[in-house]
Amino acid sequence: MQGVIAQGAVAVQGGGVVWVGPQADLPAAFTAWPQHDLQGRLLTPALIDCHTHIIHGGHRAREFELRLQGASYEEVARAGGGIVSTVTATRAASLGDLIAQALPRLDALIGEGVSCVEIKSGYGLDMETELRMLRAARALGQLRPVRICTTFLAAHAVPPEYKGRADAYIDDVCIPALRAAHAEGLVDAVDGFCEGIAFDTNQIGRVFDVARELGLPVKLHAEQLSHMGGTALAAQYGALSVDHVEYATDADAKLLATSGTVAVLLPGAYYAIRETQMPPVAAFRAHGVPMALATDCNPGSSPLNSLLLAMNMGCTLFRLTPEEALNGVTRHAARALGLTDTGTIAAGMRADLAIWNVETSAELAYRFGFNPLHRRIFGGMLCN
Ligand code: DI6
Ligand code: FE
Repeated sequence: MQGVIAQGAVAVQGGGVVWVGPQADLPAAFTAWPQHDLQGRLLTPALIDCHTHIIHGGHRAREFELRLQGASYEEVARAGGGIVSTVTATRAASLGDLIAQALPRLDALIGEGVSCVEIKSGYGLDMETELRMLRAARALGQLRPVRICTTFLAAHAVPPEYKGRADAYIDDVCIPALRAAHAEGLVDAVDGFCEGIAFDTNQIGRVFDVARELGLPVKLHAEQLSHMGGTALAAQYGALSVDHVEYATDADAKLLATSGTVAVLLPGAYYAIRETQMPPVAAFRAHGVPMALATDCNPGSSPLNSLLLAMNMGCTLFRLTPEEALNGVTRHAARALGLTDTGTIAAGMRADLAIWNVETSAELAYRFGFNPLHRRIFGGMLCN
């Protein structure tokens, strides 16, 4: 946060911010413009959820019950549940089904002042369904006043038909699907899951090489359940972000600082799978690694549909300050998506803003289970 302006004013024109500062300093040129009095409410950049899997078929309440009985997230995955069970449900869903099932999730985020949502593929794991997920993501951006960033995540899990043949899956499905999705304009970034239950650094590196060839930025689910070296690999490719990073080290933090990569913290997953290893927040701070926060909204490890709750969890579970939490869902979240025109309130930026019924910005992270949004402004338009 660059700071709070008491009695501030923002001038908006053509969907963008043209001036911001103390109302007393408002240039004469703007004083005759129509004015909207916020009556002392807090105005922030609209929020950005930079890591979600909101497009998927079905749910995993049964897996939740199994984990309550003592099964671990990895055990469920290895027994054929986990991501693969959502793949079955997603393959069975039509484009219309995927859109219809995702809309309430998207609306819940928008209702909390979110203007931009990243959506990953990764529950298709075949050419057709990966493309269908990404088409559904693009369609959502036409159906609601919100910006959607799409991320190709076919390197998410090995599908049952390739069990034990992860390399063949990367070559036969993942890379051809990436090329096809890119040719259709469906890919804003490329992601992978670097983990013992998913792919190793060599396999992810092969996908990243194709991303680089296509001119696409990369990001990575790294060091979520163990230390696999994904963070160092991602840094080597100049990744936009590494996500989860509970098991990242001080040396990893140094690499991220050098590569300018954002660490995306996902406290919903940490909470839901009852992880006990905290991400190295102190090392990220010490080395100046920007930290973002996101919901990771997905049917398995993080059925969390509230970015405000993710902010509270970031503070309560990871000891972020409320200011870091707000930066984590605005400016650093924008950076994790490679966006330079949103996430802060400044002349030249898009007018994506949120108006809150609170007195201080710390209140946004402090309460949980309560939504203090007053109104949202998307591209200069006053909406919900
Ligand atoms: N890590 C996650 O948190 C999601 N994907 C991933 O690689 C979880 C996916 C799931 O459990 O369905
Ligand atoms: Fe995820």
